[in-house]
Amino acid sequence: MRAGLTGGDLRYSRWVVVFAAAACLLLLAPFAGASNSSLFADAAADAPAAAPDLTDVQVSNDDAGNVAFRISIPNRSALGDTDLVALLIDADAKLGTEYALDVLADRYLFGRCIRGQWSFTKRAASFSGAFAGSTLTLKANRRDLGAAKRFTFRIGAASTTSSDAAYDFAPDTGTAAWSYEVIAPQDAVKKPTLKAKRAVKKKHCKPRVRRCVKRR
Ligand SMILES: [Ca+2]
Ligand SMILES: [Ca+2]
Repeated sequence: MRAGLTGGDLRYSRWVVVFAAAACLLLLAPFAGASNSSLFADAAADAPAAAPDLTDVQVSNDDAGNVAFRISIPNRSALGDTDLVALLIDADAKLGTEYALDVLADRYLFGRCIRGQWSFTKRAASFSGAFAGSTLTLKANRRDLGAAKRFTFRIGAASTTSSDAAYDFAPDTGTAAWSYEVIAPQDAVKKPTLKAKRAVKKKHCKPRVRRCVKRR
């Protein structure tokens, strides 16, 4: 009968613990660190000088499904009172866009397309925005963006200081919208309610800056 563990037994026990820990890490590997990050680029100085000039756009998400858009605007150290940047998201791969993440001067707005009308009255809890270092950051959780695993988006920037409004679009008009895949554990993202889905799907909103057109 063994009175206790020998030195060899202890080394074996430690090895078993280390192996088990390593095995757990391997098993967890497909689920951990599943976040994504993609860089998109619009040309610099490709729009009238008065417009906020959109250039690099870094999109990323964490495992909780929090999506961050970091939009470089090198010709702005701060957003002017009449600067507008609108990020429009098509979350269902159908005609029109469903969500708008906007900033007008220092006001951050979350919009939903409901029955053909843009509504900015109900801000998503996960939505936030900030501007620092010539970079506009807009954040929202995937659950507030239709729980889409993949979405396409366009950004429009405008300065409305003159009668000839100046715009920059990213990507440029006439080219395909940018596409981003949210990679996150499925159970980390709550699905939107059926009521919210129905409200969004009834009609479509055109991907225009500040314009929402009811379709027949
Ligand atoms: Ca640009
Ligand atoms: Ca452009």
